[in-house]
Amino acid sequence: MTFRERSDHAQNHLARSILVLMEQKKSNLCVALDVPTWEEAVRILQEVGEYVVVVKTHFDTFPDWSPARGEQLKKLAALHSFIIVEDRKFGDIGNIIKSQIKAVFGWAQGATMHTICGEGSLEGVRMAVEEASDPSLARGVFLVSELSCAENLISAQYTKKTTELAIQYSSLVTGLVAQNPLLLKEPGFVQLTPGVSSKPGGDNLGQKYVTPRDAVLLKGGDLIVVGRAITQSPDPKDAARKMRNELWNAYAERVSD
Ligand code: 5IU
Repeated sequence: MTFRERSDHAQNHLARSILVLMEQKKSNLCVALDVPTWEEAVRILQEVGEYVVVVKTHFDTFPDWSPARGEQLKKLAALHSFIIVEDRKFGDIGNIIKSQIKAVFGWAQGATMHTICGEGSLEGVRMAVEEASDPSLARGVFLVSELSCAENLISAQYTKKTTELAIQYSSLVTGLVAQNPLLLKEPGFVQLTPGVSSKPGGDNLGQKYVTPRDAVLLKGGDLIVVGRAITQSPDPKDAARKMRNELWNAYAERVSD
């Protein structure tokens, strides 16, 4: 099924928006905005914004983060038509996650979270969505069901349970962060897949990479996260354009089968 067809099956408003936007921008690229300074972040977004569907942030890595930065991000998102997802990987009890996600939803439409605290944390997300400043805006969470790093502690049982939670809370869940095709056959979920670089291998802190083509054709990734392969390239704009093309061609090949 194409992303456009799948958007009709999405139970979560943000999943629908992302699937439609992917088709409109002909892009399944999510850039990980992991750069040391805010100035560099803004410069990179101005260069790569047209090629990406989602910008994934770690707001707590910017030493000078403030609500004004969030407003600036929202303006850039509107200008270049991308969606902001904060990759904070929340993992607390419902009462805390509710406040954390509500704060992030002031400037981001999506957030990642661990499911270690179970149902209560998703009930917290439900309250955060209901209480968010503009409840009409599409919002949702990506559940971490698998990790890209070597020797991580997620078991097959944890992945299965996380998948079950995604189905149970499908109106709140945009998709899953995963390294392999999802266990569920619900076309409305977006599989977010990090750990992707044109040069397979990894880094010296356990990150493991697959190629863009493998991420889409073998690993089932829909929206592919690429960080340093773009942000540390001598020409981030050109790197993003090439990565967008490579990923979109792989997606086109997948749906033509
Ligand atoms: N990220 C991963 N692996 C994961 C999850 C998130 O790499 O399993 I969940 C994040 C971390 C970083 C980005 O922000 O995706 C990958 O960046 P590089 O492409 O620079 O490795």
